[in-house]
Amino acid sequence: MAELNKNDKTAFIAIVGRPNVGKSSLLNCMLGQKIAIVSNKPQTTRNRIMGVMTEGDTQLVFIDTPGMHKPRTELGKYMVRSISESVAGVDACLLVTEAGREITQTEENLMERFKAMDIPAVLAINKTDTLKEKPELMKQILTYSSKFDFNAVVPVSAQNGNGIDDLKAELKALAQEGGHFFEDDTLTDQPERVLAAEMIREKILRLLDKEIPHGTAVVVERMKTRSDNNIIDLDATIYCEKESHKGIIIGKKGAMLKKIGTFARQDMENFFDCKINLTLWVKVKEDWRNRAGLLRSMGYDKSDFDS
Ligand SMILES: Nc1nc2c(ncn2[C@@H]2O[C@H](COP(=O)(O)OP(=O)(O)OP(=O)(O)O)[C@@H](O)[C@H]2O)c(=O)[nH]1
Ligand SMILES: [Mg+2]
Repeated sequence: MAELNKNDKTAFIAIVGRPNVGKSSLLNCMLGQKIAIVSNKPQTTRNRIMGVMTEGDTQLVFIDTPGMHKPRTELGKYMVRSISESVAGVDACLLVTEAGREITQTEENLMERFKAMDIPAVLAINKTDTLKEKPELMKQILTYSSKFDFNAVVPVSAQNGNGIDDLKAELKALAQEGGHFFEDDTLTDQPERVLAAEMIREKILRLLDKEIPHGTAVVVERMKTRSDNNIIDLDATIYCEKESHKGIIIGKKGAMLKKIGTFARQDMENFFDCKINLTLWVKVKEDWRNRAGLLRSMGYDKSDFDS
């Protein structure tokens, strides 16, 4: 608990919704820093990710979650379970949806859950930059509002920043007195090793067809700052499910692995503000997404798995 200041308020907010609607993009946009990876493939986020924003008296503690989907593997079950765990115990939920899309059963189920748990919620209709017809947006607002009594409905674009200040203001209104939960300069609970591993996974998501990244996990084996403090040596292993995938990840004469490494290193150097000496390995672990022990050793270990 940070130092107590009598006007300080905090709200814990879970960001939920279907895969690929822009939950992580919105989180990054509100924080003004990229802590959650983003890609155009569904199921990019696998873990709960906490992001903290402190402005003036108010602290917003966001919990970004994996997109709600029908799980087909143990990893998928873990992801969906992490959504339920995130929703329990927060002050409010931020339901994110896409402009110009019909309401889905998944979203209706989430709203049912808000009702059952008596959790206030704000709806963010994201990607408004892609919308041509304004009346369509009005219709969408009415549809969602008829299903759940949202505290606010805010059209936004994580891409161009439209509506973000309004969204922040609505979320700040949900904060409760009783001090800040974290130090005011806290940004995330993600350890540096996890942030680095995620930066590598993001490049795999962006550079390869979806079958491969969905079966890929990244583990940072070593992350050590040299004594002169200007270089971090970082060794990471990319786990995939098949020999053929390993070949694709490495690429012709190592070209793909080099590309993944170069882009990841640039991100890391920006984020950690120093030089990174990155070494990447690729290993096959068949069916790791269904093996509880392996999932745990890869960092997906915050809850129990059905073995
Ligand atoms: N045009 C447009 N694209 C957006 C916007 N916000 C996010 N995107 C894109 O939508 C895709 C999904 O974004 P993410 O932030 O990864 O979505 P997510 O909801 O966190 O996805 P999961 O973690 O897979 O559930 C990416 O390609 C983003 O660049 C937006 O406001 N406008
Ligand atoms: Mg995400």
